[in-house]
Amino acid sequence: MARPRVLSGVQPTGSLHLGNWLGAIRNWVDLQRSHDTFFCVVDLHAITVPHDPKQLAADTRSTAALYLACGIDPEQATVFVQSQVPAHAELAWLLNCVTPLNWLERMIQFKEKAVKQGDNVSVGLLDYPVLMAADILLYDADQVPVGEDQKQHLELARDIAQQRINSRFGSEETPVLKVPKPMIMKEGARVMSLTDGSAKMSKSDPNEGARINLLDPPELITKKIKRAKTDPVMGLEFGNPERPEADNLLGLYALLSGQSREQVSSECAEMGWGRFKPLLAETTVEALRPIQQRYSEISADRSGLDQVLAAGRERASAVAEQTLQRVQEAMGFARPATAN
Ligand code: ATP
Ligand code: LTN
Repeated sequence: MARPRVLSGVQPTGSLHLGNWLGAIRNWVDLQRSHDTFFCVVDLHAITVPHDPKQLAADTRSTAALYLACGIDPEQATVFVQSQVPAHAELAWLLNCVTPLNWLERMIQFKEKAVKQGDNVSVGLLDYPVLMAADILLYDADQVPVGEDQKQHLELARDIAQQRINSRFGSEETPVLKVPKPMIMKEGARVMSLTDGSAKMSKSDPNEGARINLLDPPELITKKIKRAKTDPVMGLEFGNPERPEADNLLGLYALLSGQSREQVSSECAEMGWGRFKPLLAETTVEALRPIQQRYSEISADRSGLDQVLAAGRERASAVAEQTLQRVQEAMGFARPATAN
């Protein structure tokens, strides 16, 4: 039996942080043996908000290098750059033409990001989830591992596939597109900001102190954790709604030290912040050390990385082209005559 197919991606906007790792990439590593995995760097998504053209290619490569540094093995997984497989943009157009505008207007991420852009909201920002649906549907993905924040986008991808493509252009026996399932990982699915325990840690937060980037040097990690928001209560606990910061930092400590929440609860029940913070800082530095080491090796070998991405592009294109053609045929486009 074929292994279930998985696809996921991260935007190359700035540096990846603990939320991206714990909520997404770390889980991908576990999936590569049991699943047929496709991991892309979604650079077309990165330009839905204003971007620096001088930075885009470098951020794209460094995101790919971080995938590998976190343990993605290009022998097992297909690692590629979204913009290098033109079928993503092409399928997005076809899906655009059948997606109701009001489905996009109610997306939470759009509403949140649109507020930050003021008068400068692009059509691309609104259309972001349709391009994401194209990413997923092109690969007939069975499952999509993402953090909690992406659940609504996945539901949209399912609705487009089922209600707008399959039911209009396919039949029950021969659906045009596979309807994917979300795979929301419970632990690490929502890492919160260091400066506000009720907001998610995010790349686009203008406050650098709100997140720990995977490539932050040890001194910076220690400084950010030292300054992280806390409360005046002694003793640390999970699950107290009045203490979102305690919950978040304890949760981080559990994930990064590889201990269960129960173990961490009893270890830290009597601790004050003054003792806990250095412990968390040291644990974070140690957890990131091997990733940082591998990252510097991988990024020193530019041609090696480019080869990985070229091979990934070839494998991804072969799958994506076939799906695109299936949708074009179902929607009734005239196909070019073939040579033979
Ligand atoms: P931005 O702030 O620009 O939206 P982001 O930090 O949310 O970026 P994305 O590229 O949008 O990062 O997300 C990549 C992956 O990381 C997704 O699977 C997403 O669910 C996951 N992720 C992002 N932030 C967090 C977080 N704070 N906790 C857990 N998972 C997260
Ligand atoms: N919107 C996603 C990034 C993304 C993605 C995808 C994730 C773009 N295309 C396809 C999974 C599958 C995010 O994580 N912010």
